[in-house]
Amino acid sequence: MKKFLIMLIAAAMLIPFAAAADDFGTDAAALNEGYTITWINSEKQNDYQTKSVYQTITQGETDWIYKYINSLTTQLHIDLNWGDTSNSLRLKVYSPDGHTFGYYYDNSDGSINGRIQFDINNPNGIAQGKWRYEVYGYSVSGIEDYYI
Ligand SMILES: [Ca+2]
Ligand SMILES: [Ca+2]
Repeated sequence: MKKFLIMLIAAAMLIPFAAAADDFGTDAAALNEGYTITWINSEKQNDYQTKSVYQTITQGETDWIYKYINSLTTQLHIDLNWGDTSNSLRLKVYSPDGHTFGYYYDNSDGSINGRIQFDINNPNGIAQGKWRYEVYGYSVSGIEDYYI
């Protein structure tokens, strides 16, 4: 009887996972593949879909910024720009489908310029839904303002 109960509990625990896997669909598996990063260390025009968010940060503070992708697109442009090279911010990006990008620092793009700028590309389409940007005050004196 005890063994039966354990099996029942195990079965109950499996059901939500199975349902989630079905909802995800087989085609979605292909969407998880093929992410690449393109670094940008030159000035680039703001002719992207990205709407800039203004924020401030201090030493040790973490800001969460959310970006919603609601249609099929193969590229997400990310531009964390604080400008002051004496302060250092850190960035990590979480995709809605469980991928992470980073940690990235000012010099990750090959240029210490108070800016971390790159594209996340996926020829199959980047994941739609809520993208999360984790901005961290890595080495900040005073209050640093930034756009992302
Ligand atoms: Ca803040
Ligand atoms: Ca940089």
